[in-house]
Amino acid sequence: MATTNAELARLFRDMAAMLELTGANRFRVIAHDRVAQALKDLPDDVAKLVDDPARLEGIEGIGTKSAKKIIEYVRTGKITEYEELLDVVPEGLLEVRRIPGLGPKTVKLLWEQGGVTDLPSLQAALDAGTLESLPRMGAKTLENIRASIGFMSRAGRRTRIGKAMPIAEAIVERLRAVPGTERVEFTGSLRRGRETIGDLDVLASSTDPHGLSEVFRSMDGVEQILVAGDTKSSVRLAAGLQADLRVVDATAYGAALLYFTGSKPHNVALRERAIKRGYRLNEYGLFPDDGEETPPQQRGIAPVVSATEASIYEKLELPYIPPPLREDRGELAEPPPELIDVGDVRAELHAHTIASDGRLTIELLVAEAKRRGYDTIAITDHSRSSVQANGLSDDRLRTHIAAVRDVAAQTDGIRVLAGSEVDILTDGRLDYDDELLAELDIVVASPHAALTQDTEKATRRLLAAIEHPLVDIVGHPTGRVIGRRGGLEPDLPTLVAAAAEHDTALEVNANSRRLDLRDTHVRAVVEAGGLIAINTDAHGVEDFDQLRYGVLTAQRGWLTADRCINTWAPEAIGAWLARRRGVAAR
Ligand code: DGT
Ligand code: CA
Ligand code: CA
Ligand code: ZN
Repeated sequence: MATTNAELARLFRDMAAMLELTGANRFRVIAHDRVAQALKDLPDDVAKLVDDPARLEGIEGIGTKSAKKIIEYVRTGKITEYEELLDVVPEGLLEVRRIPGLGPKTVKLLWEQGGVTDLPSLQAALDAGTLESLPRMGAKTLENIRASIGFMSRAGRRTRIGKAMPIAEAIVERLRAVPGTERVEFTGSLRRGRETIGDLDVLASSTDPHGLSEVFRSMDGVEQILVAGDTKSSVRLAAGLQADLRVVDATAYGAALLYFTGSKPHNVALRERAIKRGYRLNEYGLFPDDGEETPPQQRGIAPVVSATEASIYEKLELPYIPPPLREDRGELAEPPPELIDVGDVRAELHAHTIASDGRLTIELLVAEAKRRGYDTIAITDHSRSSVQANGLSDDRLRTHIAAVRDVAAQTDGIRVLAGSEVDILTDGRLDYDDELLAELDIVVASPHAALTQDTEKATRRLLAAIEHPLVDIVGHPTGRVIGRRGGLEPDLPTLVAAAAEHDTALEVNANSRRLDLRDTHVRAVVEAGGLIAINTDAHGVEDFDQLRYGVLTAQRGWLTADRCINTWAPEAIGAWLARRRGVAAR
């Protein structure tokens, strides 16, 4: 299922990493990384471009040599340069290189002087204490490496929703096209919109279960078949996760959909409710409870309802409960609110341009937001302390504000705000002084460094930003990156209460690597009556597509549209910003 673009991007990224480890010329390394990025951003299937090398080379970031390698891969399934590098660099080192906080120099040192060739040999060397004698390997560094390995292996078994969703959608699309298919959708944690997915669950009904199951097991991207039946199949995908297919009778589709969507605790709560009302609920339907041990469907007893989820909820005297709420977090006790939807979002309030680490000019970013139907876009490039992201100095910010205002003046149909994503420094101070911040229309303040601070320091730091009169939104408040770093662990109730009091919005960063705030945090904000922002933190065109993951996370936090500032009209956002600054609305 992994498309050629993604496969090739990974190969180029791996080649860049291997070149770096062999001490190759820096520009060669960068060139390979740029090809990887270009391939990731490419909307068309690169395999379709290989017959036209000129078009391939016309892509920004892809030169003649890279084009040749791409063509070689599409035609032969391999790249000679990659194979040759693998003769020199142990493949397992690539995994070591992915450990957060381990730079190429350190990995090279571990390899050449520490005998490390993969994760297991690194773990063994750590356990044996043989790395302590290496230069620059202090106790603190080794401790960090140990913690990172632990973090990776704990998180590594689950897949980010942003990776799983497109794979699941491609599977569903493929199965939908098979003759005889009546219904097919993904279920499980993915349908509930969880931030990570253990395995993919797909449910279908078909007049030809055998044929459908065969197609599922022979799809592109299937690496290994684990279970092969006409009602249940299970495969391992080359993308690194497992997928299950259940084929059920159309008449019991709703009951199966409910069961396989879960969560398990939600199912348990539903079954208990059913028993109290004289029913028995299972994956085949809602049956009358006659006290018999043997399951009713095995005794030829017809269900009361089974065809749709809604009919089952109704018989249980419940409103339809949307999948993101099915976690046994009170959804049976009180009627769930009308949740925010992707279609409600009309403002992007956190986005980057080439002025810092984005890939679009101000004009292109605005045009993209407009094309997608937004009516407000805030340009929020990084501040000076984010050196690695080319953060703007005071002077550069002043010039940038003027440039944004120029574009704003020339643009119709979308309000363009001059903003900044200003670093919240370690002690809670902001990266620009108040006078400069006051020149901006909107301020997103985010933590980027020192993300291992203790709870007390982290709370004080974020509290200072929340209470600052010129901070409108606190961006990705904890700084966690899923599967890579845990981020800050502030005292959340304190922050949420302060944010509600100061009318400061807390962000759900929609990028599926972040999803920060997370679902339970959103729920706390909702309960405190605070405001949420859902921003994609776009650095390029495709990042806008991440919005759905932020919205799913917000739905899991019971968020309604009115509490999300991104659903507000430009005038309402303007009025909110003006009120916060104590000035008249623009
Ligand atoms: P995951 O895959 O770990 O991200 O989480 P889920 O929720 O997708 O769990 P999974 O794949 O084990 O099973 C899919 C759904 O099937 C689950 O949400 C509820 C249902 N299910 C599976 N096994 C059981 C079970 O033993 N009891 C009950 N009540 N439900 C189950
Ligand atoms: Ca699952
Ligand atoms: Ca499963
Ligand atoms: Zn950002």
